[in-house]
Amino acid sequence: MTAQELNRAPGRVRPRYARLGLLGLGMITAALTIFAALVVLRFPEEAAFFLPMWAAAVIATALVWRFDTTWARVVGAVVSLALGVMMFWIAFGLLHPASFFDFVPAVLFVPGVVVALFGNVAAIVQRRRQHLDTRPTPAELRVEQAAVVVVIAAVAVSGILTLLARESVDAAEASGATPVEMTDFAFEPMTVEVDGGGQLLVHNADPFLHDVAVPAIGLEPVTVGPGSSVLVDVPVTSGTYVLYCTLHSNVDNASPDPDEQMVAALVVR
Ligand SMILES: [Cu+2]
Repeated sequence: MTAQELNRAPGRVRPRYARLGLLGLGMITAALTIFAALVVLRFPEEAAFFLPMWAAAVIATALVWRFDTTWARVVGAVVSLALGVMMFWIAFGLLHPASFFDFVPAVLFVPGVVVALFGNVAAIVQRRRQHLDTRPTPAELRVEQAAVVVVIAAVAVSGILTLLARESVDAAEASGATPVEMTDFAFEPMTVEVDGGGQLLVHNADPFLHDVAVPAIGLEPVTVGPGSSVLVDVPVTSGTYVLYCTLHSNVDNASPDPDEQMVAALVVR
């Protein structure tokens, strides 16, 4: 039997590097499937950006799964690298385990890109050197299984933390506060008017973490988890200021544009 026939033989484990290449692509596809589902359900205006990325991941995974050939692995490696570069920002979700839809794609995507690149490239190199990509040892399979268990545990813990971290404000506390909604990565209204010494009732309607900050008047970022509401005290400093989410804006570098950045005007009376 040739190496290819051996690797394809029914009931056998795929060889080590080919297997890692496929596992990594599967993790990338799982991460992007979460985004694809959110896009379809909540953010259809983002479909033109996300759905082609998701389709590329699905197609590359299917090719590497089906074809035990160098060209399929080249496609797998190139698609992994391209997605890793274009969607590097997903990695920031690792900082927010208490926000399920920020953290879970990241915990799948980041190791997925590393493992997919390594596995596919190593499988190509082995084939070119006429080496046989041998099946993993039982010890390697145990390490792989342990890694999969760690990722599944991280997903479960993130789900629990997200539910526990949900904050709400009861109606009596919120009376008199000015409501501000964070939805579709924007503030609503775009101009928030409040009395100095008053409060903002900030609600995050998105499935992702946001925060709210007005550094000009000493309001440091206040985190607002997915589905959460928080009260923010406004100091007595009348004027008009930029209120923004530090996670989805960079107001220091350019004049803040509400179409590009998650900003609003705060008018303190
Ligand atoms: Cu935000």
